[in-house]
Amino acid sequence: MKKVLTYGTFDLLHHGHINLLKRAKELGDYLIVAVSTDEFNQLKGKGAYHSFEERKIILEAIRYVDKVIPENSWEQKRSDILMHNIDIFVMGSDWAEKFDELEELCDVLYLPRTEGISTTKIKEELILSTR
Ligand code: C2G
Repeated sequence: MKKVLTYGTFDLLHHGHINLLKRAKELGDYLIVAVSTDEFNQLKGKGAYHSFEERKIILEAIRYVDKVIPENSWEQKRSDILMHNIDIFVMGSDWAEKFDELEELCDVLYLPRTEGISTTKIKEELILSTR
């Protein structure tokens, strides 16, 4: 069984996230998503609208996702890959080259981002629409 792992906040879920998760699942048989906790989001300087628990429930409902685990730190990726016997680590292309050191442990792939959509864009356009 080929196991795939990816990380993210996945706030205000949109088709860019779904495209990423769909393609990630197509790379193997089992997809684990490590979703950033609220505390880790603060470290990332990212405020999420939905709490960790809410984002976890939403991700678990996606047909491409087999398991959701918490992302508490930048450093946990190596141990996650070893603990879950990961074959492929995948991220969107905005992270290109950032995690190449993990190639010692598994395949590392960066998939093209879906253009024209982001959680930030959604927030900005919602604010403008209420003015
Ligand atoms: N993504 C995408 N296309 C978009 C928006 C996002 O392919 N239009 C991808 C990102 O590249 C990422 C995933 O969807 O691989 C989740 O995006 P975010 O929730 O923004 O995650 P991020 O803040 O990049 O957190 O340790 C890694 C971090 O936790 C990644």
